[in-house]
Amino acid sequence: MKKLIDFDKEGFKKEVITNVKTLYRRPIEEATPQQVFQAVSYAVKDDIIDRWIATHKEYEKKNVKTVYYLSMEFLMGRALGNNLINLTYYDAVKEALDELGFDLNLIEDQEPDAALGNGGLGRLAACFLDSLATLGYPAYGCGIRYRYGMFKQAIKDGYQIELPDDWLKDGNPFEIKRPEYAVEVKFGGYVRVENRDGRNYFIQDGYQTVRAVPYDVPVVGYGNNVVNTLRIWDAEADQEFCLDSFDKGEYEKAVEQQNLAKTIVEVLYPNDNHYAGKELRLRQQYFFISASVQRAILKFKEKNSDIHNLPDKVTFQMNDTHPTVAVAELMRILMDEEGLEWDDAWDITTRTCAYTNHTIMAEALEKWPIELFSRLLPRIYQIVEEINRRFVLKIQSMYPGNQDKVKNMAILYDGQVKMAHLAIAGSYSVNGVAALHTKILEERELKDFYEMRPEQFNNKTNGITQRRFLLHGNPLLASWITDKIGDEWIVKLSNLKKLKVYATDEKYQQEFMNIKYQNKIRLANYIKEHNGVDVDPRSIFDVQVKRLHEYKRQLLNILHVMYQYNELKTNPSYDMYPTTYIFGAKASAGYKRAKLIIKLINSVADVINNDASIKGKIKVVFIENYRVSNAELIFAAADVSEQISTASREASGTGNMKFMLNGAVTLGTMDGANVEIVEEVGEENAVIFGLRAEEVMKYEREGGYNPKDIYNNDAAVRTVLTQLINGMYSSDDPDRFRDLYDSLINEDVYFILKDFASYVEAHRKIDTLYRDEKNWAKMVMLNTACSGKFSSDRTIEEYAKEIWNLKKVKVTLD
Ligand code: 26Q
Repeated sequence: MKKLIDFDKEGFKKEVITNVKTLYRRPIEEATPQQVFQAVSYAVKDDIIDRWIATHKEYEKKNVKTVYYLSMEFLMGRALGNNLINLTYYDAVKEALDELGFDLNLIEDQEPDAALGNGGLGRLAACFLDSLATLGYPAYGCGIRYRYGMFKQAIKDGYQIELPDDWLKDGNPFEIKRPEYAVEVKFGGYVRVENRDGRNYFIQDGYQTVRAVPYDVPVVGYGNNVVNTLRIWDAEADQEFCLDSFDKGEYEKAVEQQNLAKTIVEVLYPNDNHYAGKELRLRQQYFFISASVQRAILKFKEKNSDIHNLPDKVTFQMNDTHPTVAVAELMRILMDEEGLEWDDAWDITTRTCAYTNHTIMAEALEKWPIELFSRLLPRIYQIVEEINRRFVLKIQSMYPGNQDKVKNMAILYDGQVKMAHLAIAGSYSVNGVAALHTKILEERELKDFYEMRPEQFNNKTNGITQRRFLLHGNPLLASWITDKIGDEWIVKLSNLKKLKVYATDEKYQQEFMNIKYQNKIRLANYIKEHNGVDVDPRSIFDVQVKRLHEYKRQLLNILHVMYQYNELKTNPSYDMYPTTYIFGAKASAGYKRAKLIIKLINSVADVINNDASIKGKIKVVFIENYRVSNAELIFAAADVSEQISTASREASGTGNMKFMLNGAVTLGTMDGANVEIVEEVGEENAVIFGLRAEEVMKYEREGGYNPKDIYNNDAAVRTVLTQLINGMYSSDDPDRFRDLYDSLINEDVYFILKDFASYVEAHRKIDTLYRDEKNWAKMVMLNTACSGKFSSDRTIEEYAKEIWNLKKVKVTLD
């Protein structure tokens, strides 16, 4: 790897030794790995700080336009390795630590993942920050500093157990607390109108306040001296108020205030693609949005005198509807604090806010009861009412007498605040996250909005950062690629297409497959260590890792494993290539059926892995506590990437891209970004099965299909389903999996049985393809070679040009 930033190895070693001494009063020889991790991180932070300062000096000097990426989730993973990669001296530090007698890999393992997110949406935000910094775009990520992140998953007797993620217990060496930027956030109370000089002023009274205190985390760009900021907000009790209450002897009131603050940032809601109308969740949303928007306006005003120019200097990009109160909060500030009239404020707001939609799943749509919303945010609610009133008038003037349009598009309806409608009404841009997804939004889910304002809609197909998911996660492949085509791919992933010529060359095929094999050994060791299961690195590694959700159809996958096992046991002529089925998934704590599917996977694993008669042809492994850090190992080692959601349901998927980049073949439905993956790599280099989105949606319009037809006509399906309830995988409780059985037979909302035969066929195809070693090598190499489009650098360039209108900044150190 080219060293873009100078590194003083001896100086660095000295600093690590000094840090261990001053932090822990220990000589380096006696330091624990955790202490070395801290000492190294502080040394790295030292280098980051100068660049961080220089970056912000440059932004201020140029008075640049900035994007504020507002997100309830940032699934950052570990920072140390990534920072070293982007500072371009990972290898040098590895060497330095070697000389001090430490293994960088083991030191990295000391760091807990920053798991401030659930899955795709949160990880996308993290990849976007990496790309923004690498491309030199001025940006802040704004979020919440959850005290507890995504729960840790343990598997006990095959069941998921949730353990608290105490990620801050050893301290976070990279963050910096910025009390000087604290702001107040108000909850509850009532609104009073005051007329001064003929103008009405709205004043919130009787409220509770919480102090929002930001912590800044550096986001290092690759080799360019740019360091952007992830600003995560912590909540503290309002000091003055507390002291006052203590003085007055209102001890309980003061403590209550402390608790109110603490509770807000206590924990990340572990729901993925599922709305739960909890008051605390709305508190979290308003808390970080009010703080972020207030701060952004204050910063804007330091350099700009006319608030009307806000849209030229600021965009608030809303990551799904979770930050949508930003629309009303900005209106509040512009009117109540800046003194603008409605029309003026609305014009500014709707040229500053933009919205990304990540789902069409009905159960994920945020709809807050008006009663709750207005009680918690009285002034914000008033503003939403007025936004709604005017929006409904607009609908009526465009479609006179059409009550359906009002019903479908109003922001307030049926006693609820519909956040998606507020987001669309308040934004200048609405984007989907893959071509198919955007098409479905335009033609179906958001059709009425699209017809009203088609120019507002656009697509931004998701992407991932190759710095983390190839350069850091798969060092062998990364250096092989650099060897062949140079290292520019690190910042320009489309260069990978130069690898195409190697895909048909036997020598290079062998090199590539040998790297895959090494990575499979690395994962096999991890599995041995964590699961106690032996897996054969020569078997096909068939992997499905993602959040557990019915629409993602892990159930289809495990039913197929059960089917294959039956074939092996009963059909003497059944021939299959040895396959290791690898799963990893967290289920939301309250999602019963998802948790039952985890139990099923583990139960099937237990039976099959312990059946010597099948000679290890099938192994099933459930990787505990799937998260960003072990994901990096998993992607690098996969042969087959399972992307099998019911067509039309997965907005994009991003795991699919990480597998492709690392040279795996997609076994998937025509859903989300799979469609574009196939477009890039060619149909012959992926295995596609199942109903198409159009077909699924047609069935749904016509009230579903009848799964009993399949049950009655397909003996193999019948056998597998019967095994769910005959105790084969639950001898201690034969009824354990009856819920899964019933759901499949009676409704099969996700078309699992409908797609089953086609899925079996797809697996047969994988089996055949894998046996043809040369062709398989060619396929996987073409997957890597054609994955250039899926860099988040490409995605961010599109956002920057087509939505944000940002200019790149260069940073030099003096
Ligand atoms: C909402 C209300 C209350 C509590 C939780 C939530 C909530 C939390 C997380 C709702 C949705 C999410 C996460 C959604 C998500 O991850 N969506 C995924 O976004 C990816 C990035 O665009 C896509 O690739 C995936 O297809 C999409 O499922």
